[in-house]
Amino acid sequence: MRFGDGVVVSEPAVSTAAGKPTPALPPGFTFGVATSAHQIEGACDERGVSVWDTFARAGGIADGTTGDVACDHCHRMAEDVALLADLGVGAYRFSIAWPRVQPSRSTLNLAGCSFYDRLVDELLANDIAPLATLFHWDLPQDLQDAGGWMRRETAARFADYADAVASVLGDRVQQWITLNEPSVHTELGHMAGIHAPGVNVLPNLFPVVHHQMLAHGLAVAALRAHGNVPISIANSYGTPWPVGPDLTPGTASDADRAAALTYDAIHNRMYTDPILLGRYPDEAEYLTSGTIGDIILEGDMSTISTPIDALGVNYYNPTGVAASETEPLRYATPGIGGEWPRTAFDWPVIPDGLREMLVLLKDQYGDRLPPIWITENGCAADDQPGEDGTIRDDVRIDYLDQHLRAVAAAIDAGVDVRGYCVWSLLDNWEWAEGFSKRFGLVQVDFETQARVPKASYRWYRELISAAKRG
Ligand code: GCO
Repeated sequence: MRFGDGVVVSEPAVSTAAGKPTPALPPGFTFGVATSAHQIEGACDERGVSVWDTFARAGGIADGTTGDVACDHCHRMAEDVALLADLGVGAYRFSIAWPRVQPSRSTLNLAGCSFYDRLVDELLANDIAPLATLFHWDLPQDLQDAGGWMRRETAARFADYADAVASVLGDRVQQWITLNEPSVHTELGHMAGIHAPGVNVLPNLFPVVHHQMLAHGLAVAALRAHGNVPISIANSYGTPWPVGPDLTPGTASDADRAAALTYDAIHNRMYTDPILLGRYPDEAEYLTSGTIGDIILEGDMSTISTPIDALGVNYYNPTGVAASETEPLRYATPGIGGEWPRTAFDWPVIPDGLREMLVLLKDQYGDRLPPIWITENGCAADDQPGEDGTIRDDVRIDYLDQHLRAVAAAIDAGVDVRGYCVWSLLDNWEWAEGFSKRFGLVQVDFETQARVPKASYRWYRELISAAKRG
Protein backbone atom coordinates (compact mmCIF):
# COMPACT_ATOMS: atom_id res chain seq x y z
CA MET A 1 0.00 0.00 0.00
CA ARG A 2 1.48 3.33 -1.07
CA PHE A 3 1.02 6.29 1.31
CA GLY A 4 1.28 9.93 0.53
CA ASP A 5 0.06 10.31 -3.03
CA GLY A 6 -3.12 8.32 -2.51
CA VAL A 7 -2.19 5.65 -5.04
CA VAL A 8 -2.54 2.07 -3.76
CA VAL A 9 -0.05 -0.44 -5.15
CA SER A 10 -0.97 -4.14 -4.80
CA GLU A 11 1.11 -5.90 -2.19
CA PRO A 12 3.07 -9.01 -3.30
CA ALA A 13 2.95 -11.98 -0.95
CA VAL A 14 5.25 -11.73 2.06
CA SER A 15 8.25 -14.08 1.94
CA THR A 16 10.08 -14.69 5.23
CA ALA A 17 13.85 -14.49 5.10
CA ALA A 18 14.92 -17.40 2.97
CA GLY A 19 11.86 -19.31 4.15
CA LYS A 20 13.36 -19.64 7.65
CA PRO A 21 11.04 -19.62 10.70
CA THR A 22 10.89 -16.32 12.53
CA PRO A 23 13.64 -15.81 15.17
CA ALA A 24 12.51 -17.12 18.57
CA LEU A 25 12.38 -14.18 20.97
CA PRO A 26 10.84 -14.32 24.46
CA PRO A 27 7.19 -13.45 25.15
CA GLY A 28 6.82 -9.72 25.87
CA PHE A 29 9.84 -8.84 23.71
CA THR A 30 9.15 -5.46 22.04
CA PHE A 31 9.62 -4.89 18.34
CA GLY A 32 10.07 -1.28 17.29
CA VAL A 33 11.59 1.10 14.82
CA ALA A 34 13.78 4.19 15.27
CA THR A 35 14.20 7.59 13.63
CA SER A 36 15.70 10.94 14.62
CA ALA A 37 14.34 14.47 14.43
CA HIS A 38 16.87 16.12 12.16
CA GLN A 39 16.82 13.20 9.74
CA ILE A 40 13.05 13.10 9.13
CA GLU A 41 11.20 16.17 10.48
CA GLY A 42 11.98 18.99 8.05
CA ALA A 43 9.99 22.16 8.97
CA CYS A 44 13.31 23.88 9.65
CA ASP A 45 11.59 27.30 9.52
CA GLU A 46 9.47 26.26 12.53
CA ARG A 47 12.43 25.68 14.84
CA GLY A 48 15.73 27.24 15.88
CA VAL A 49 19.05 26.66 14.10
CA SER A 50 21.13 23.59 14.97
CA VAL A 51 24.79 22.79 14.37
CA TRP A 52 23.68 20.46 11.56
CA ASP A 53 22.00 23.33 9.69
CA THR A 54 25.24 25.29 9.94
CA PHE A 55 27.41 22.29 9.01
CA ALA A 56 25.25 21.48 5.95
CA ARG A 57 25.23 25.10 4.75
CA ALA A 58 29.01 25.19 5.10
CA GLY A 59 29.28 22.35 2.55
CA GLY A 60 29.71 19.39 4.90
CA ILE A 61 27.24 17.09 3.12
CA ALA A 62 28.32 14.73 0.31
CA ASP A 63 25.33 15.45 -1.94
CA GLY A 64 25.01 19.12 -1.02
CA THR A 65 21.61 18.63 0.65
CA THR A 66 20.30 19.76 4.05
CA GLY A 67 17.79 18.47 6.59
CA ASP A 68 15.55 21.48 5.90
CA VAL A 69 12.73 19.32 4.48
CA ALA A 70 14.02 15.73 4.93
CA CYS A 71 10.91 13.47 5.04
CA ASP A 72 8.62 16.42 5.88
CA HIS A 73 7.54 14.39 8.91
CA CYS A 74 6.36 17.44 10.83
CA HIS A 75 3.62 17.86 8.23
CA ARG A 76 2.99 14.14 7.65
CA MET A 77 3.09 12.83 11.18
CA ALA A 78 -0.35 11.18 11.17
CA GLU A 79 0.48 9.35 7.91
CA ASP A 80 3.76 8.11 9.37
CA VAL A 81 2.13 6.98 12.60
CA ALA A 82 -0.38 5.11 10.42
CA LEU A 83 2.59 3.30 8.89
CA LEU A 84 3.77 2.40 12.41
CA ALA A 85 0.30 1.19 13.38
CA ASP A 86 0.02 -0.91 10.20
CA LEU A 87 3.45 -2.36 10.97
CA GLY A 88 2.21 -3.39 14.41
CA VAL A 89 5.26 -2.18 16.37
CA GLY A 90 5.02 -2.03 20.15
CA ALA A 91 7.41 0.95 20.40
CA TYR A 92 8.62 3.88 18.33
CA ARG A 93 11.96 5.50 19.12
CA PHE A 94 12.03 9.09 17.87
CA SER A 95 14.07 12.09 18.94
CA ILE A 96 13.03 15.54 20.08
CA ALA A 97 14.78 18.45 18.36
CA TRP A 98 16.23 20.65 21.10
CA PRO A 99 16.09 23.71 18.77
CA ARG A 100 12.38 23.02 18.12
CA VAL A 101 11.56 23.08 21.82
CA GLN A 102 14.06 25.77 22.89
CA PRO A 103 15.09 27.87 19.85
CA SER A 104 17.18 29.97 22.18
CA ARG A 105 18.04 29.99 25.86
CA SER A 106 15.17 32.04 27.18
CA THR A 107 12.39 30.81 24.90
CA LEU A 108 10.13 27.76 24.90
CA ASN A 109 8.57 27.19 21.47
CA LEU A 110 5.00 26.15 22.34
CA ALA A 111 4.24 25.19 18.73
CA GLY A 112 7.28 22.91 18.80
CA CYS A 113 6.16 21.36 22.08
CA SER A 114 2.68 20.96 20.58
CA PHE A 115 4.06 18.87 17.72
CA TYR A 116 5.59 16.35 20.11
CA ASP A 117 2.46 16.47 22.27
CA ARG A 118 0.37 15.45 19.24
CA LEU A 119 2.91 12.84 18.14
CA VAL A 120 2.89 11.14 21.55
CA ASP A 121 -0.91 11.18 21.67
CA GLU A 122 -1.12 9.72 18.16
CA LEU A 123 1.29 6.94 19.13
CA LEU A 124 -0.60 6.09 22.32
CA ALA A 125 -3.90 6.10 20.41
CA ASN A 126 -2.35 3.32 18.30
CA ASP A 127 -0.96 1.38 21.29
CA ILE A 128 2.61 2.30 20.38
CA ALA A 129 4.97 3.14 23.25
CA PRO A 130 6.79 6.47 22.71
CA LEU A 131 10.55 6.14 23.33
CA ALA A 132 11.89 9.71 23.24
CA THR A 133 15.56 10.52 22.63
CA LEU A 134 16.31 13.98 24.01
CA PHE A 135 19.55 14.62 22.11
CA HIS A 136 20.29 13.12 18.70
CA TRP A 137 23.19 15.47 17.79
CA ASP A 138 21.21 18.56 16.81
CA LEU A 139 22.69 20.99 19.33
CA PRO A 140 21.23 24.54 19.18
CA GLN A 141 23.71 26.72 17.29
CA ASP A 142 23.65 29.47 19.93
CA LEU A 143 24.95 26.91 22.44
CA GLN A 144 27.70 25.87 20.03
CA ASP A 145 28.60 29.52 19.53
CA ALA A 146 29.05 29.74 23.30
CA GLY A 147 31.45 26.77 23.28
CA GLY A 148 29.18 23.75 22.87
CA TRP A 149 30.18 20.55 24.67
CA MET A 150 33.59 22.01 25.51
CA ARG A 151 31.72 24.05 28.14
CA ARG A 152 30.24 22.67 31.34
CA GLU A 153 27.35 25.14 31.06
CA THR A 154 25.97 23.15 28.11
CA ALA A 155 25.33 20.21 30.45
CA ALA A 156 23.27 22.45 32.72
CA ARG A 157 21.34 23.80 29.73
CA PHE A 158 20.60 20.22 28.65
CA ALA A 159 19.10 19.46 32.06
CA ASP A 160 16.90 22.59 31.79
CA TYR A 161 15.75 21.40 28.34
CA ALA A 162 15.03 17.89 29.68
CA ASP A 163 12.98 19.43 32.48
CA ALA A 164 10.99 21.52 29.98
CA VAL A 165 10.27 18.50 27.76
CA ALA A 166 9.30 16.30 30.73
CA SER A 167 6.86 18.96 31.93
CA VAL A 168 5.03 18.58 28.58
CA LEU A 169 5.43 14.86 27.82
CA GLY A 170 6.47 13.24 31.10
CA ASP A 171 2.97 11.86 31.74
CA ARG A 172 2.91 9.81 28.53
CA VAL A 173 6.44 9.01 27.30
CA GLN A 174 7.26 5.35 28.10
CA GLN A 175 11.07 5.63 28.03
CA TRP A 176 13.47 8.59 28.01
CA ILE A 177 16.72 8.14 26.13
CA THR A 178 18.98 11.00 27.20
CA LEU A 179 21.70 10.99 24.51
CA ASN A 180 22.24 9.23 21.20
CA GLU A 181 25.75 7.92 20.53
CA PRO A 182 27.86 10.45 22.47
CA SER A 183 30.94 8.57 21.23
CA VAL A 184 30.11 9.22 17.57
CA HIS A 185 29.16 12.84 18.25
CA THR A 186 32.53 13.23 20.04
CA GLU A 187 34.73 11.40 17.53
CA LEU A 188 33.16 12.48 14.22
CA GLY A 189 31.96 15.92 15.32
CA HIS A 190 34.81 17.06 17.57
CA MET A 191 37.85 15.21 16.23
CA ALA A 192 37.43 13.95 12.65
CA GLY A 193 35.38 17.03 11.70
CA ILE A 194 33.11 15.04 9.34
CA HIS A 195 29.99 15.53 11.46
CA ALA A 196 28.60 18.72 13.00
CA PRO A 197 29.92 20.88 14.59
CA GLY A 198 32.93 19.95 12.40
CA VAL A 199 35.66 20.90 14.85
CA ASN A 200 38.86 19.23 16.07
CA VAL A 201 39.51 19.89 19.73
CA LEU A 202 42.39 17.43 20.10
CA PRO A 203 44.33 16.97 22.31
CA ASN A 204 41.55 18.02 24.66
CA LEU A 205 38.66 15.75 23.71
CA PHE A 206 37.82 14.83 27.30
CA PRO A 207 35.72 17.94 28.08
CA VAL A 208 33.38 16.93 25.21
CA VAL A 209 33.14 13.42 26.69
CA HIS A 210 32.66 14.52 30.27
CA HIS A 211 30.17 17.32 29.63
CA GLN A 212 27.95 14.95 27.65
CA MET A 213 28.15 12.40 30.47
CA LEU A 214 27.38 15.16 32.97
CA ALA A 215 24.46 16.28 30.77
CA HIS A 216 23.16 12.72 30.90
CA GLY A 217 23.41 12.58 34.70
CA LEU A 218 21.85 16.01 35.26
CA ALA A 219 19.03 15.12 32.86
CA VAL A 220 18.35 11.88 34.75
CA ALA A 221 17.83 13.93 37.92
CA ALA A 222 15.61 16.43 36.08
CA LEU A 223 13.52 13.66 34.50
CA ARG A 224 13.14 11.77 37.78
CA ALA A 225 11.56 14.88 39.28
CA HIS A 226 8.66 14.36 36.85
CA GLY A 227 7.93 10.73 37.75
CA ASN A 228 9.24 7.22 37.24
CA VAL A 229 9.42 6.97 33.47
CA PRO A 230 12.26 4.53 32.68
CA ILE A 231 15.46 6.27 31.58
CA SER A 232 18.30 5.02 29.35
CA ILE A 233 21.06 6.21 27.05
CA ALA A 234 21.66 4.92 23.49
CA ASN A 235 25.37 4.23 23.00
CA SER A 236 27.12 3.18 19.82
CA TYR A 237 28.88 -0.15 20.41
CA GLY A 238 31.46 -1.59 18.02
CA THR A 239 32.58 -5.10 18.89
CA PRO A 240 36.39 -4.70 19.16
CA TRP A 241 38.01 -7.01 16.61
CA PRO A 242 41.85 -6.91 16.46
CA VAL A 243 42.94 -7.17 12.82
CA GLY A 244 46.32 -7.68 11.19
CA PRO A 245 47.78 -6.63 7.83
CA ASP A 246 45.06 -8.46 5.86
CA LEU A 247 42.39 -6.80 8.03
CA THR A 248 41.28 -10.09 9.54
CA PRO A 249 41.64 -11.29 13.14
CA GLY A 250 43.69 -14.19 11.84
CA THR A 251 46.78 -12.01 11.27
CA ALA A 252 46.38 -9.77 14.31
CA SER A 253 49.41 -9.26 16.55
CA ASP A 254 49.60 -8.77 20.31
CA ALA A 255 49.94 -5.04 19.60
CA ASP A 256 46.70 -5.18 17.57
CA ARG A 257 44.99 -7.01 20.41
CA ALA A 258 46.17 -4.34 22.86
CA ALA A 259 44.88 -1.65 20.49
CA ALA A 260 41.49 -3.38 20.39
CA LEU A 261 41.32 -3.14 24.18
CA THR A 262 42.19 0.57 23.91
CA TYR A 263 39.43 1.06 21.31
CA ASP A 264 36.94 -0.74 23.56
CA ALA A 265 37.93 1.56 26.43
CA ILE A 266 37.74 4.78 24.41
CA HIS A 267 34.72 4.09 22.12
CA ASN A 268 32.57 1.72 24.19
CA ARG A 269 33.49 1.84 27.89
CA MET A 270 34.21 5.60 28.01
CA TYR A 271 30.43 6.18 27.82
CA THR A 272 29.36 3.13 29.85
CA ASP A 273 31.79 2.84 32.80
CA PRO A 274 30.99 6.33 34.21
CA ILE A 275 27.24 5.60 34.06
CA LEU A 276 27.26 2.01 35.33
CA LEU A 277 30.45 2.04 37.45
CA GLY A 278 30.89 5.71 38.42
CA ARG A 279 34.40 6.00 36.97
CA TYR A 280 36.14 6.48 33.64
CA PRO A 281 38.49 3.89 32.16
CA ASP A 282 42.16 4.78 32.68
CA GLU A 283 42.42 5.51 28.93
CA ALA A 284 40.43 8.72 29.57
CA GLU A 285 43.82 10.30 30.33
CA TYR A 286 44.67 9.84 26.62
CA LEU A 287 41.94 12.39 25.82
CA THR A 288 43.44 15.43 27.54
CA SER A 289 46.71 17.33 27.55
CA GLY A 290 46.27 17.86 31.29
CA THR A 291 44.53 15.37 33.56
CA ILE A 292 40.86 14.43 33.71
CA GLY A 293 40.84 15.69 37.29
CA ASP A 294 41.06 19.20 35.86
CA ILE A 295 37.65 18.70 34.25
CA ILE A 296 35.78 16.47 36.71
CA LEU A 297 34.35 18.41 39.66
CA GLU A 298 33.28 17.11 43.04
CA GLY A 299 30.01 15.20 42.77
CA ASP A 300 30.12 14.80 38.99
CA MET A 301 30.71 11.04 38.97
CA SER A 302 27.93 10.51 41.47
CA THR A 303 25.57 12.54 39.28
CA ILE A 304 26.63 10.68 36.14
CA SER A 305 26.18 7.26 37.76
CA THR A 306 22.66 7.94 39.00
CA PRO A 307 21.05 4.53 38.30
CA ILE A 308 19.23 4.17 34.97
CA ASP A 309 16.61 1.63 33.95
CA ALA A 310 17.94 0.37 30.62
CA LEU A 311 20.98 0.57 28.35
CA GLY A 312 20.46 1.30 24.66
CA VAL A 313 22.76 -0.51 22.23
CA ASN A 314 23.16 0.84 18.70
CA TYR A 315 24.95 -1.86 16.70
CA TYR A 316 25.84 -2.07 13.02
CA ASN A 317 29.03 -4.14 12.83
CA PRO A 318 32.24 -4.98 14.71
CA THR A 319 35.14 -2.52 14.45
CA GLY A 320 38.44 -3.74 13.04
CA VAL A 321 41.22 -2.31 15.23
CA ALA A 322 44.97 -2.27 14.62
CA ALA A 323 47.94 -0.90 16.52
CA SER A 324 49.08 2.59 15.60
CA GLU A 325 51.99 4.72 16.77
CA THR A 326 50.65 7.81 15.05
CA GLU A 327 46.90 7.90 15.70
CA PRO A 328 46.01 10.35 18.52
CA LEU A 329 43.86 7.78 20.33
CA ARG A 330 46.58 5.10 20.06
CA TYR A 331 44.64 2.82 17.72
CA ALA A 332 43.68 2.69 14.05
CA THR A 333 40.36 1.43 12.66
CA PRO A 334 41.34 0.23 9.17
CA GLY A 335 38.16 -1.80 8.64
CA ILE A 336 37.48 -5.52 8.47
CA GLY A 337 38.59 -7.68 5.57
CA GLY A 338 37.33 -11.08 4.47
CA GLU A 339 34.41 -12.33 2.44
CA TRP A 340 31.62 -10.73 4.44
CA PRO A 341 28.50 -9.43 2.67
CA ARG A 342 28.56 -5.63 2.71
CA THR A 343 25.88 -2.97 2.95
CA ALA A 344 25.50 0.00 0.60
CA PHE A 345 27.67 1.84 3.15
CA ASP A 346 30.33 -0.87 2.60
CA TRP A 347 29.88 -1.94 6.23
CA PRO A 348 30.50 -5.67 6.77
CA VAL A 349 27.41 -7.71 7.66
CA ILE A 350 28.50 -9.69 10.75
CA PRO A 351 25.41 -10.51 12.82
CA ASP A 352 27.29 -12.60 15.37
CA GLY A 353 29.21 -9.45 16.28
CA LEU A 354 25.99 -8.27 17.95
CA ARG A 355 25.70 -11.41 20.05
CA GLU A 356 29.39 -11.07 20.92
CA MET A 357 28.98 -7.40 21.93
CA LEU A 358 25.95 -8.12 24.12
CA VAL A 359 27.74 -10.99 25.89
CA LEU A 360 30.81 -8.74 26.33
CA LEU A 361 28.65 -6.09 28.02
CA LYS A 362 27.20 -8.73 30.34
CA ASP A 363 30.69 -9.99 31.19
CA GLN A 364 32.06 -6.46 31.74
CA TYR A 365 29.23 -5.09 33.89
CA GLY A 366 27.65 -8.12 35.51
CA ASP A 367 24.85 -7.15 37.86
CA ARG A 368 25.51 -3.44 37.17
CA LEU A 369 24.14 -3.94 33.65
CA PRO A 370 20.46 -2.94 33.41
CA PRO A 371 18.15 -4.52 30.83
CA ILE A 372 19.23 -3.80 27.26
CA TRP A 373 17.28 -2.42 24.32
CA ILE A 374 18.72 -2.62 20.81
CA THR A 375 17.95 1.01 20.05
CA GLU A 376 19.35 0.87 16.49
CA ASN A 377 20.20 -1.86 14.01
CA GLY A 378 19.70 -1.83 10.26
CA CYS A 379 21.40 -1.49 6.91
CA ALA A 380 21.74 0.83 3.97
CA ALA A 381 20.81 -0.90 0.73
CA ASP A 382 20.64 0.14 -2.92
CA ASP A 383 16.88 -0.37 -3.07
CA GLN A 384 15.46 -0.52 -6.58
CA PRO A 385 11.77 -0.87 -7.46
CA GLY A 386 10.76 -4.00 -9.33
CA GLU A 387 8.55 -4.04 -12.42
CA ASP A 388 5.44 -3.93 -10.21
CA GLY A 389 6.80 -0.80 -8.49
CA THR A 390 7.50 -2.48 -5.16
CA ILE A 391 10.91 -2.68 -3.51
CA ARG A 392 12.14 -6.22 -2.98
CA ASP A 393 14.85 -5.48 -0.41
CA ASP A 394 15.75 -9.07 0.44
CA VAL A 395 19.23 -7.87 1.50
CA ARG A 396 17.64 -5.86 4.32
CA ILE A 397 15.30 -8.72 5.26
CA ASP A 398 18.26 -11.07 5.60
CA TYR A 399 20.23 -8.47 7.57
CA LEU A 400 17.42 -7.90 10.06
CA ASP A 401 16.56 -11.60 10.31
CA GLN A 402 20.15 -12.56 11.09
CA HIS A 403 20.61 -9.79 13.66
CA LEU A 404 17.38 -10.74 15.42
CA ARG A 405 18.76 -14.28 15.60
CA ALA A 406 21.92 -12.86 17.15
CA VAL A 407 19.77 -11.11 19.76
CA ALA A 408 17.96 -14.41 20.44
CA ALA A 409 21.35 -16.14 20.86
CA ALA A 410 22.48 -13.44 23.32
CA ILE A 411 19.28 -13.89 25.31
CA ASP A 412 19.92 -17.64 25.34
CA ALA A 413 23.39 -16.79 26.72
CA GLY A 414 21.77 -14.92 29.61
CA VAL A 415 21.72 -11.32 28.35
CA ASP A 416 18.52 -9.49 29.33
CA VAL A 417 17.37 -7.85 26.08
CA ARG A 418 13.90 -6.34 26.15
CA GLY A 419 13.41 -4.79 22.73
CA TYR A 420 14.74 -4.18 19.23
CA CYS A 421 14.34 -1.05 17.09
CA VAL A 422 15.06 -1.25 13.36
CA TRP A 423 16.98 1.71 11.99
CA SER A 424 14.87 3.01 10.33
CA LEU A 425 11.16 3.40 9.60
CA LEU A 426 11.77 5.74 6.64
CA ASP A 427 14.56 6.38 4.20
CA ASN A 428 15.91 9.62 5.61
CA TRP A 429 18.69 12.25 5.62
CA GLU A 430 21.81 10.26 6.51
CA TRP A 431 23.91 13.07 7.99
CA ALA A 432 27.11 13.74 6.01
CA GLU A 433 25.89 11.34 3.29
CA GLY A 434 22.70 13.31 2.70
CA PHE A 435 20.00 11.30 0.92
CA SER A 436 22.38 8.85 -0.71
CA LYS A 437 22.06 6.07 1.87
CA ARG A 438 18.66 4.46 2.32
CA PHE A 439 17.96 2.60 5.63
CA GLY A 440 14.17 2.60 5.62
CA LEU A 441 11.60 -0.17 5.82
CA VAL A 442 9.63 2.37 3.83
CA GLN A 443 10.96 4.03 0.70
CA VAL A 444 10.58 7.80 0.55
CA ASP A 445 10.44 9.66 -2.76
CA PHE A 446 12.07 12.89 -1.61
CA GLU A 447 10.55 14.77 -4.56
CA THR A 448 6.92 13.83 -3.86
CA GLN A 449 7.32 12.64 -0.24
CA ALA A 450 5.34 9.51 -1.20
CA ARG A 451 5.96 6.63 1.20
CA VAL A 452 6.16 3.12 -0.32
CA PRO A 453 6.52 0.18 2.11
CA LYS A 454 9.28 -2.19 1.01
CA ALA A 455 9.27 -5.99 1.22
CA SER A 456 11.17 -5.64 4.52
CA TYR A 457 8.23 -3.66 5.93
CA ARG A 458 5.88 -6.52 5.09
CA TRP A 459 8.37 -9.08 6.42
CA TYR A 460 8.76 -7.20 9.73
CA ARG A 461 4.99 -6.78 9.99
CA GLU A 462 4.49 -10.54 9.57
CA LEU A 463 7.28 -11.30 12.05
CA ILE A 464 5.66 -9.00 14.66
CA SER A 465 2.23 -10.51 13.97
CA ALA A 466 3.61 -14.04 14.34
CA ALA A 467 5.28 -13.09 17.62
CA LYS A 468 1.97 -11.70 18.91
CA ARG A 469 0.23 -14.94 17.95
CA GLY A 470 2.90 -16.80 19.94
C1 GCO B 1 23.95 6.61 14.06
C2 GCO B 1 22.81 7.49 14.20
C3 GCO B 1 21.77 7.34 13.11
C4 GCO B 1 22.31 6.95 11.75
C5 GCO B 1 22.30 5.45 11.58
C6 GCO B 1 22.89 5.03 10.23
O1 GCO B 1 23.94 5.56 14.70
O2 GCO B 1 24.89 7.00 13.39
O3 GCO B 1 22.18 7.22 15.45
O4 GCO B 1 21.24 8.63 13.09
O5 GCO B 1 21.53 7.51 10.74
O6 GCO B 1 23.08 4.85 12.56
O7 GCO B 1 24.20 5.51 10.14
